[in-house]
Amino acid sequence: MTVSVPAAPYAFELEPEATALVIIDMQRDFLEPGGFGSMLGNDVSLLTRTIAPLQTVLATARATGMLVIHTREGHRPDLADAPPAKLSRGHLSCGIGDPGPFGRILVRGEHGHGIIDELAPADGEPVLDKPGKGAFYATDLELLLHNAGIQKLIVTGVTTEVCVHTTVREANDRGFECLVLSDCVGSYFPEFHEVGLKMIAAQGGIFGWVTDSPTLLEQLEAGAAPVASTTTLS
Ligand code: C5J
Repeated sequence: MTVSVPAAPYAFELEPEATALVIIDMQRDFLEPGGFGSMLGNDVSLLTRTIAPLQTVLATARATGMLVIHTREGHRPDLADAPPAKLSRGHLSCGIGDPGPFGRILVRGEHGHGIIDELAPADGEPVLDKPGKGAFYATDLELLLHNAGIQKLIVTGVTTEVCVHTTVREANDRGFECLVLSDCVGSYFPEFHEVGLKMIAAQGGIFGWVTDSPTLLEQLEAGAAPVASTTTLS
């Protein structure tokens, strides 16, 4: 079954069995009030607005039998996989590895590093721990996708211009085609979110495609390939 999803810059064609839903870094430290993100002065509501639509997409992906992959940004407790340049960046008084509101910040096993309850991974769904911004760097994501026969990715999560963008660029260079869901990705900076999405679909889809979750779900639920159409980014 091929599903044709209206998108910018033009319709995205996907076969559910060759498509994975990738959920980037929906972690407590980034999303929950009082966590690392909000401690830095960010408005986490700009990220939490993604949770409800993403729950619906996740439920549909699971019902469709699509491969679902979760990622978490973070480090080993001894920080051996955290480049000194990353640890010192920003001269933060409380940064990666330090005791934070939800345990040591972005350290594996700590409460804040965990995925929010609303999007908890189901048994058998891969959860990739990544030390960098991109989900391909220093992980086995490419191998998992290759072995599962995946060519297309539906990319969601946070933040739009950082880990989502880096992952889409990495995927694009490796020959994967990415559909980014505008309502299922979020940034602390609305202007970066808007421009980040435009950059993906610009120049004929230089990094990929952009649509929203209702548009994707409508086509997945219809289970057919209607006449291809295009949407514009608002
Ligand atoms: C992510 C970040 N996940 N903004 N991390 O985007 O540092």
